[in-house]
Amino acid sequence: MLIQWYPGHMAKARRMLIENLKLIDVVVEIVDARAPRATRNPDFDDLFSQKQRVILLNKSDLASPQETKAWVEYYRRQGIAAIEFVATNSAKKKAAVTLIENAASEKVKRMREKGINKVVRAMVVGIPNVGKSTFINRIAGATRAQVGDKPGVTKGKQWVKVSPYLELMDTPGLLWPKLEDEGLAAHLAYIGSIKDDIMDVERLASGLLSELNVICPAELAARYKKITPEMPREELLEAVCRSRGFILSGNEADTERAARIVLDEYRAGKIARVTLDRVNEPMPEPNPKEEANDGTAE
Ligand SMILES: Nc1nc2c(ncn2[C@@H]2O[C@H](COP(=O)(O)OP(=O)(O)OP(=O)(O)O)[C@@H](O)[C@H]2O)c(=O)[nH]1
Ligand SMILES: [Mg+2]
Repeated sequence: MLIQWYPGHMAKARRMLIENLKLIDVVVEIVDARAPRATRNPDFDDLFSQKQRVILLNKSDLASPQETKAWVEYYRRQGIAAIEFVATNSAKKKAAVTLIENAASEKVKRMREKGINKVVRAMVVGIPNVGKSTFINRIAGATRAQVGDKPGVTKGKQWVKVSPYLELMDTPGLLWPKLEDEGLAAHLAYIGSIKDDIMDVERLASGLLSELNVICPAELAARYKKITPEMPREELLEAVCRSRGFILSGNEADTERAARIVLDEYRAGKIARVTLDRVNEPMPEPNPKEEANDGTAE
């Protein structure tokens, strides 16, 4: 990988999650509906194996509706309660609360038999920028947790009380120490879960354009008129420049500007509602477990 993948603060955040596990009844894992495979931290299976877990496919307003439905079914078939979600509106707020309460219902029932009204404590986890803090604010009905359109906004844990019987814990976005699958890493970068300033944006945007030109060529050509379906990858950014008039003196294409525009427009859902990870594609080969890199680099 060319990117600094696992900064030191994430190792610290991981330790914080482990220290708080004993307080937690339910783990709410937020994934990005545009890349439900790439945005699932494989490390969580080990970390949370003893906990009730639910999955929210957030930002489903930016993903293909059919693919999102297929992903929800996929998780349910694996016995994991999952729903699609859009944290920037309230449409599924009730469904999300019910999902969390159902996951804790056995415990709540056992406590009630002992005469105790249990407070359900849920830890909201996920990789950077998937909408954990936005989700918490939505459920709490107020801006309690800080949000931002870049990864790494939440720095530490924060408890938010939703009701006398439900509390949510916000956590910093967490990646995993090693990611061998470059295709999945690229999807994380396209959706904005890895900081752009540690990557070559032109390479990134060309990769995104070439994937979109396979998944949704008509929508891509509608947005950037000079792009054609058969166009080779190395010509795509220049075609964006010609479409938008991003030409510097000496007739040179301003491909860096085009790259930033393409990434911004994709992330804002302006090109199309596209799911990059297709549910029916085979999972990448599992890698042999390696010693966790403690992430000393910042
Ligand atoms: N379109 C859309 N945008 C969303 C949705 N949920 C969150 N966002 C946006 O995504 C960006 C990141 O949201 P945050 O809530 O800060 O994400 P986070 O997971 O807490 O990020 P870190 O704290 O950096 O790990 C913000 O610009 C949100 O407005 C959604 O469902 N749809
Ligand atoms: Mg956050």
